[in-house]
Amino acid sequence: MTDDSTFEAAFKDVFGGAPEGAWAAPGRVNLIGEHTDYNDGYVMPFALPHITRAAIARRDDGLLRLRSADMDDGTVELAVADLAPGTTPGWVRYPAAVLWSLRQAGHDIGGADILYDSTVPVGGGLSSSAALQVVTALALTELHGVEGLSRQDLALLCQSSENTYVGAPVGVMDQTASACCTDGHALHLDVRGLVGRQVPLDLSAEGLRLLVVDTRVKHSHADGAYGERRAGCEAAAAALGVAALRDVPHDGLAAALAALAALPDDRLRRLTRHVVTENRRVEEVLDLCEAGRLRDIGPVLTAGHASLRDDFQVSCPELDLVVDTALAAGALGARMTGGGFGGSAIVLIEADDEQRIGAAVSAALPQSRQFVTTPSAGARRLW
Ligand code: GAF
Repeated sequence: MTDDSTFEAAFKDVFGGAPEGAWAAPGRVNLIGEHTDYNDGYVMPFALPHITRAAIARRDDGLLRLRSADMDDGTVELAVADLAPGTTPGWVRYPAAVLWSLRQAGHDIGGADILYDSTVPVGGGLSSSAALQVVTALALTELHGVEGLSRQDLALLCQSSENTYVGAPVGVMDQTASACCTDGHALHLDVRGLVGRQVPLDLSAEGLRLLVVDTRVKHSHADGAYGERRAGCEAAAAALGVAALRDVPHDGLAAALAALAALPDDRLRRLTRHVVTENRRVEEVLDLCEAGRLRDIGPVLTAGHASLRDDFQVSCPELDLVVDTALAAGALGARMTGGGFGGSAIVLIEADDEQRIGAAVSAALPQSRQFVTTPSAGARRLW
């Protein structure tokens, strides 16, 4: 990523004038709590140091001009008044969706020139699209002096823009992580009520590392399969007579799992079992983090992977290979992170094992890319 003055100069080259400011929003990994957000459950992501950056200047002629410094598709020009769900192709649909949603919510926001660049791996399951949405929402609202929108409100607006304008039935975890995470912390979020809690997570101080392994595969059925899992969860909740799977009645895990007998088929039972047990795993990881027992979260992460692979069935051979290889080489725990069907895995390791386990994973899946990461800052103004 270039320095600030080079980025500013690039904006001037593209748009012919100076930007009014620049903002950044990060990608995320999810430590634990997968496919629980749209079930009103718990999640625990943290922000990556990888960011999407936006330099921006307002326009008064109703045009939205968007350019990515990372792609060679030129400048895309859209008329703000013509924005409508389902009409914008390509990556620009994410920022267009945000502007459309802000205007739908009654905010008087007009045209803009925006130049983006990003270090968030695209297609790696690390929320590059949420970073793009959140940086756009923060830049537009701060530049226009929009008041009364919290970071969580911004995340909800971005989620709803993705649901409505882009047509993807995602939950609110990724946008919340990008908007609300803070340096050095994971964010424990109770999605019902959107109650967030910043949880200190200093892996290095405990002699640990978290390795992110991007498999660099995305299986083509991913989008449809996500919606199908979500619909299955909603059907299971309806069959059990609860508002969301978060509400499966229980006083203890055994009772909750016994409730599954009321479901009509094995598919719904598996989906429900994953959500019920995954919510418990989030609470377990939260307790372990707060007790300073970071090594002990390893087996909980691994159990989460098994549940996503066997019950929720959203893993894939490449993710399983990374997880199995890392565990066989001595990792403390490993799991896929994000929606699944490709993307990335996280691997918790002793600091001393970094080279050895990293090399084992690379040898097993040579196309993969890996980096060690720490919880980093959420969205912010740069200048
Ligand atoms: C994707 C979605 F965008 C999130 O809302 C979440 O459901 C996740 O998959 C699975 O936990 O990243």
